[in-house]
Amino acid sequence: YQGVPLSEITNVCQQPPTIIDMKDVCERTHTFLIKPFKYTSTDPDAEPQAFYENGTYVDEWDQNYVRLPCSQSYINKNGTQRWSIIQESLIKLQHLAETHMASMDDIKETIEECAGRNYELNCLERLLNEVYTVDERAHFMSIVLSNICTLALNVDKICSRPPPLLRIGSNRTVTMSQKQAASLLSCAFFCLFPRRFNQKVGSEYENYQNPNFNTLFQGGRKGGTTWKLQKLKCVFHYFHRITEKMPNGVISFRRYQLPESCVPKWTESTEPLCKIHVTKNKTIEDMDGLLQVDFANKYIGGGVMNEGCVQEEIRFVICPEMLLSLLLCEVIQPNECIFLIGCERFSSYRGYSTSFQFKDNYIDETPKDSWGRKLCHVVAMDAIAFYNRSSQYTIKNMKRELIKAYTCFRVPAALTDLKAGIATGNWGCGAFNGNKQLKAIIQLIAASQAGRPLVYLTFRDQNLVLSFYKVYKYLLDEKATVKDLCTYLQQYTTLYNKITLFDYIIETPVSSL
Ligand code: AR6
Repeated sequence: YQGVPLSEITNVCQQPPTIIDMKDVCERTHTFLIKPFKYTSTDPDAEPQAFYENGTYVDEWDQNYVRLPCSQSYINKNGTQRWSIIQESLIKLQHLAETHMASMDDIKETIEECAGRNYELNCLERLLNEVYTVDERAHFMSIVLSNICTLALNVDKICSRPPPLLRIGSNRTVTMSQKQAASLLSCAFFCLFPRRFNQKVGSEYENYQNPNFNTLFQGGRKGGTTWKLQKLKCVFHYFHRITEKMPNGVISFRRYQLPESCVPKWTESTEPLCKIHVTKNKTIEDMDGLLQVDFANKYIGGGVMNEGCVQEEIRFVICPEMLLSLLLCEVIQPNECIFLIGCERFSSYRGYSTSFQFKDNYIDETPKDSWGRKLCHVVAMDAIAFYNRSSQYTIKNMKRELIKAYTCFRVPAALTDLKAGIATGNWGCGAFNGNKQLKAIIQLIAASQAGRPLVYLTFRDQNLVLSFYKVYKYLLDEKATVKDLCTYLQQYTTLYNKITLFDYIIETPVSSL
């Protein structure tokens, strides 16, 4: 590596932050699906309870909440309730699973009855009938499938209220137990979330992803690409694990919008450069205790339900609770980001993109905070997709990326003891076609302005380890500040096709700016 050792980077696993009691959190901006809960390591088996007790379900059915399939307001055209049809269908499948008689056709029939439409589920079929061993298939078709049915059937009792949608500008957080997440994911498995299949302009959920698994299960004539099958294998491994033992932790999804008054005056900022650690062989998800960046799509999850298989999609299938962000989050705006807090990792993997494979079970030993959430903080940071590479050097686009990165890195004033390091890398430089040098400098500016150390993982790029550190060291020796870095970028707008950004910086003394 180059730069400071990792031991010098603030890490929340080594210095767990103190967080306020759940009961003292304002419900106006933070919705809990659980009762106030306190986790202590002396009672690690304590289970969070649903917000409303004794099987009570309090419904909401409007544009501010997830429309749950168990709602009384979810009705057919003829006025009958859909939930009773869904229940009947799931109970039938559950019975078949328990008696070892369920087949792929039964699953297909259930999904079609529940969703009220027909689907091609060739990828699911191929996983079950060709990829799985006889034992794996038998286990899934009986024990795991029966449990997925139970979790979906009990979504009203398990969740007790629908989660709110995290709409544009809402600054809302939602906190739930891992069991509630499992129940919602089981509903997604059977494609139970209404109105979410249609993302056409003018439809209610045009600005959301479809959280239902219908496209994940779909595979065309060949039954899905090899990597899509492997993604499905990861997600099914999660269902296998929660069937063996339901995890008892807590997770949160937090939508955050940078207030206008907090946008820095970049060209006046005299903040010094933050510390950096640059290395090539580690991945972001391995950086426990740091804020881990998800190279996101503004529609969170990107292609996870389809063929996509790069950083974000891989992260979401090895940590499937993150898939619930597709259920909750409206399209992310330039001055917004989404934090995924506490999600557990269940699978390890090998390969990347078309060579991606589920590798093995993964035991996630990340310690928990006092709410029972794993100290795993991920932030969805969506870059601009540059179809025309030269457009990334305009002031407008550089500013957009800078504000995006700063929104993700900035620590709100109330949480000042939480300035953990940031684990990032070639953000926006794969599928989105950005330039690595430009994105490295933009992230360096944002982290420096936020006063947080940067761990930069170059994804096997040794050249970048050396060249980024060389330019950083030069800037450090020159005592460059945030405003100087911004000036370099401003001047570079007309030079990008003549010289690399790093060379330009090194050849231009700060004093001459
Ligand atoms: N750790 C560190 N670096 C990584 C990792 C990892 N685990 N995985 C990849 N990289 P990409 P983007 C490096 O293409 O360009 C998705 O569909 C590697 O060098 O995932 O921002 C989203 O949903 C890789 O080339 O991010 C969006 O639609 C680079 O990071 C879209 O892709 C960029 O990874 C975002 O594209």
